[in-house]
Parts: sequence; structure tokens; C-alpha cells
Amino acid sequence: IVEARLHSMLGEESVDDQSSVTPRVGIIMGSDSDLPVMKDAAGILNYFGVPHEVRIVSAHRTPEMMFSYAMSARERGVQLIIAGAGGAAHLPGMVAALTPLPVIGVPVRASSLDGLDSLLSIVQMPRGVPVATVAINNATNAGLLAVRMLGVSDPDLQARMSQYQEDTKDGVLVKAEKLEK
Ligand code: RP5
Repeated sequence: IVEARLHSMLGEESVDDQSSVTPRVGIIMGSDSDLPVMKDAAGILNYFGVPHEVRIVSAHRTPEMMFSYAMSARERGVQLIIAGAGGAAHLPGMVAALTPLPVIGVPVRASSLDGLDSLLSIVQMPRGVPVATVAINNATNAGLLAVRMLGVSDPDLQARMSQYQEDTKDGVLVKAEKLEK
């Protein structure tokens, strides 16, 4: 059921096309209920043509799977992990503790406390175990940050990011011009 939901929310192609390519980014989340938020990270990576994988990995409900995912990601060729979770959101921090890869955390707004619980669970990491935390529900920024990080050693990708920034600026200028008329 989860697999089917992943396919339908991410688009058949985005899952199937990735399967033969080594994923550079792992997008993981604590529950399939995080997918409506986390799909935005996949959308950005699709836009920039960055191979990625999407997995449901729970720190609390499937701790062994979380452990083996985090321990094997680097040797499988994954370069960066985006981890989203809500509530007692331990997934990003636990994964950061188990891998030398950079981890970007996405606090997902759960049913109570407006996501502040998720944000604090992810951002308040102890010294020595960093998680780059984006705003609540902002998986788009997690995807963009991942592209920027990979772009440091990938000039083509970095050039696409510069273009994206130009396009974003142009979009704002067009709207501003329309308002002035
Ligand atoms: C966390 O608990 C998940 O990341 C999710 O945001 C939250 C609620 O999970 P479900 O009860 O919806 O599966 O582990």
C-alpha cells in the first residue's frame, strides 16, 4: 500500500526512472503520512535531474531498518540524506548519528502543537551531530539545499541552480511590474 502511495504521489516515472541509477540523495520519512510534505523535495530533485530514492523509515516503528539504511547509504553511493518526520521527530538526528553524510531535516507539522514539536526535535541537536534543519513543512527548501550542496562539486548542477535563482528573480520582477500597472 505504501509503495502504491509513493508511486501515485511522486508519479510513476519519478520512481521507476530512478531504479537503475545510483541515487545521489536519499529522501526518507517517518511515515507515509509525511509524503504530502516530503514529495516537494522529490519534486525539486526531479526538476534538477538529481537521482534520488524515497523510503519510509521510522526511527520508532522500524528502528532496525533505520539503522541499516543509515549505515549502508554511503557505501551504496548516496551523497546526502533528506529526512522528514513529525512529532517526536527523532529520525533526522538518529540518522545523522549513524552516517558521515550530510543530513537535512524537515520538520513535518503533525496533528498537534503546529509543528513546533517537530522543529525543536530536529533542530536542537547536541554539539557534534549536525542536522541542517529547514522550516516547518518546507521540503522544497530541503531539495534546494541538497542541490546547492551537491553543486559545490558539480559545476553543471551549480549552473542550473544559478539559472533557477535568475528565474525566481525574474518571476518576482514580473509580478512587481504587473502590480505597478
Ligand atoms: C512520525 O510520526 C512521522 O514522521 C509522522 O510525522 C508522525 C505521525 O505518523 P503517523 O501516525 O501518521 O504514521 O513518526
